[in-house]
Amino acid sequence: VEASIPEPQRKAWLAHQTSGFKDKDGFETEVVRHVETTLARSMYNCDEQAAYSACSLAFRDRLILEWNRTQQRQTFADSKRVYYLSLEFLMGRALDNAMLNIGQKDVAKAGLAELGFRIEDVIEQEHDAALGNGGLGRLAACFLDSLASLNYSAWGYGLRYRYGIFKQEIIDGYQVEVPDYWLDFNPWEFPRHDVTVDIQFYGHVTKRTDDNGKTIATWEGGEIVKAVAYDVPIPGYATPSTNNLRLWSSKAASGEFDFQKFNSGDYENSVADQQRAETISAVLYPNDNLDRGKELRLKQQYFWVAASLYDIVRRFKKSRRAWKEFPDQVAIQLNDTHPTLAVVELQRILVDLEGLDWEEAWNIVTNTFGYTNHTVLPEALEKWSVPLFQHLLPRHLQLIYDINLFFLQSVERKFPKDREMLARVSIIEESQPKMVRMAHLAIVGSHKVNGVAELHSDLIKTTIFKDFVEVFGPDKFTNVTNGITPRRWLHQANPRLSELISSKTGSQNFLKDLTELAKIEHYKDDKAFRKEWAEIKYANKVRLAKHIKKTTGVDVNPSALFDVQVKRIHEYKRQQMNIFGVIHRYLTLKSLSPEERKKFQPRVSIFGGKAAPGYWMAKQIIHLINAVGAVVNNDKDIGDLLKVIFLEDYNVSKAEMIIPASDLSEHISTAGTEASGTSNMKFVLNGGLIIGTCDGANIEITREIGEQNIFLFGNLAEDVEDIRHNHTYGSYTVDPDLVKVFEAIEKGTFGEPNDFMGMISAVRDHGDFYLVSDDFHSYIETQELVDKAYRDQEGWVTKSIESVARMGFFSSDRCINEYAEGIWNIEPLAVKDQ
Ligand code: Z16
Repeated sequence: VEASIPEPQRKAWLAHQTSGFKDKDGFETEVVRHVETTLARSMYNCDEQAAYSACSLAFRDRLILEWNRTQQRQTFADSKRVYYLSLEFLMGRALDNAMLNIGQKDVAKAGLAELGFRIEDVIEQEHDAALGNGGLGRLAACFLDSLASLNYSAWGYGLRYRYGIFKQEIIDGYQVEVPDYWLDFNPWEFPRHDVTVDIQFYGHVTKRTDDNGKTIATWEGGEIVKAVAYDVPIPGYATPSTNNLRLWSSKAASGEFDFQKFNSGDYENSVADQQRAETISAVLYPNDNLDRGKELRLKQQYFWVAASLYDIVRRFKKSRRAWKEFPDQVAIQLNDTHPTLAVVELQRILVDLEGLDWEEAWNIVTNTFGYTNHTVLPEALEKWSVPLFQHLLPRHLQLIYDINLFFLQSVERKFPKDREMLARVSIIEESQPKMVRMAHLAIVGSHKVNGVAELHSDLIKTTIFKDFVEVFGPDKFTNVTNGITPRRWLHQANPRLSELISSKTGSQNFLKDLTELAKIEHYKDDKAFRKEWAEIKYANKVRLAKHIKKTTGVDVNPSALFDVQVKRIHEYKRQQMNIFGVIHRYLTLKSLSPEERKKFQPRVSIFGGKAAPGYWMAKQIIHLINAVGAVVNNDKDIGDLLKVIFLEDYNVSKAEMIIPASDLSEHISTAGTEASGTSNMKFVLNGGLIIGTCDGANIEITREIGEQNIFLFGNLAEDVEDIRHNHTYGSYTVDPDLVKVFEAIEKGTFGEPNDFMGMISAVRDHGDFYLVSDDFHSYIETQELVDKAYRDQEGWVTKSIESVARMGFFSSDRCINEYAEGIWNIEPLAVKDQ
């Protein structure tokens, strides 16, 4: 690297090469310089916002140096790179993470203190980067952290939405969505106005035959939109490796139409065209686990995929290797089916633009891609209508038909005369209108397909992708259980617990190798250790109680059991069962004498999460939670025995405060519906216990931490189908305790009953698809076991310590290493210590 620097610049370059602050004075100098020059402000009116900006700029300067070096190191090493294509990256805040990963938070804390600021207040100034909905987007963010921390050559590719997931306000108990304009000041992104790609839409295809009799297809006409790259540095933990996240922003292609219209006096329309182009990357679709089939969404997908592939291919071509070496240099992971068009786009590049034979091209394609499935819910599986495809991407539709033809021919050879099989596995669904099944395309176009937890990976093999296991054999399908980064979800979110753990493990190395947590189990009977453990949890609860007071006005007692369910609001996640359980508890308390009540374990039921704006039932659930809170929290008979809190605008930074404060968290999806869940891992890693169903990663968490440390209940996935069948064709009665809950609601105990009839009749009149009634009794009983266990505080602390000690498996580092070995075939790049 050094040798390649031209001689005149060498001296200046060498003087510049330091990627840390020497000490707090060095840090302060940089902060002051940024306040006074970059921000053009004076230290006399430097508020917390300015301090945040300057502090970020100071750290950013350090990051950039390592970022450049990492990119050069990767380029010179000329080894295989992995590209993680995700329509969502739920990053949260960057400053705290950068300080901790670089290892200079102490320096910043001391420096900021001298300048008159508390570091916590400065960190709080940052707006979350919320370019995601929930688990899938946050998983992508954890993966980026692990990829960099483990020194893999990896890039993330996504969209630079102008508006991330909406901000949630609760007004009179109802969710109101407010746009999240987050780009006002974002020091963490670098516009690359020189890195642009022209993306084509619409138009038509012409075919001609060349001299060799080969058919050449050309995609012509239509309109062009420009993709502009914005790069975000991703610092690894305790390593200089700093990877790149490249986000594409859409812009009108200049000179195409705007100036013509402008010159001919059609100014308004030239502006309209510009805005139409910018609309592509304007907003994140706010649905989690639901496909709405909107044209703009398909445009987003192609725009992002085409720009990313152009970029990847451009980089590969610089290496001047033969095309057949492409899969040795490039691995592309499809995060769900959202980027599946990449399969078709790469085939198009190779066949139409580079002139490769179909077979050779298709070999390259399938050896390049891996596909991760994140759900079995049918309403979440993406399908696009053929007419829409024909209109927007005519050449891609032809290629899909060709891919499908060759695929079905191969199926036919293996299963002669099985027409049903052909219809089931076809990429095209023969409906009215015909639909392109994106999951089928992703499977056919990839060499590996993985689910995200063991149960889920088994389910996809035996249900939705069963036929494909027969066609391709079982080895194409594999499991990679999700993980979380312990840097953000332990060290950053719970610094005191991290500190206590490192005092016992002897170093902070457990943050790089989470299995080292096992060492703390030796201290589970150590009095001082246990006391400190319990005190940390209590302090975290006090902090959350303050937040609750500030944001809702409700006083909660930090000694009560904090019972938390924070995640997207969805019927399959069953927040309705939780709130019905809370009502049951309230009715029970009301029926007791004041004396009997005193024996009850006080609880705070805490909810948080966003409903998709068009998801009527989810919004009704939020409304009921708030309506119950309004009654229960003001009932003098109840006092501290029960409080019900809905925390507004749940997001990554709030999760960092909420998760360390939980005693019990709820992961209570109908068995077989939650692919993995990842917050379950975060809660346990922070010493909270779980009440949950045998679903997703709960099962593997149980295996690791032991059955005595988790509260499992409810029907099993293998029985759900029969129970549902019985709901529809047999007869069923609603659980008697649940009937009483419904009666209380219908009496108007929580306000206008009609507001909540949707939730009641879903259970009572419409087949109870999510088995709320079937699981209710088991749920209530298990909650009673929780109360009993919690009253034994010593026993509870033991469970908490044992659980944390056994969570090593759930690091996203383990998970990324499994992808690297089993799917991507890449190894970490050695980094020399400087
Ligand atoms: C999503 O967040 C998930 C699945 C999906 O199809 C779409 C979205 Cl936006 C979630 C799963 O629901 C969750 O169980 C899983 O832990 C997470 O993806 C990461 O794999």
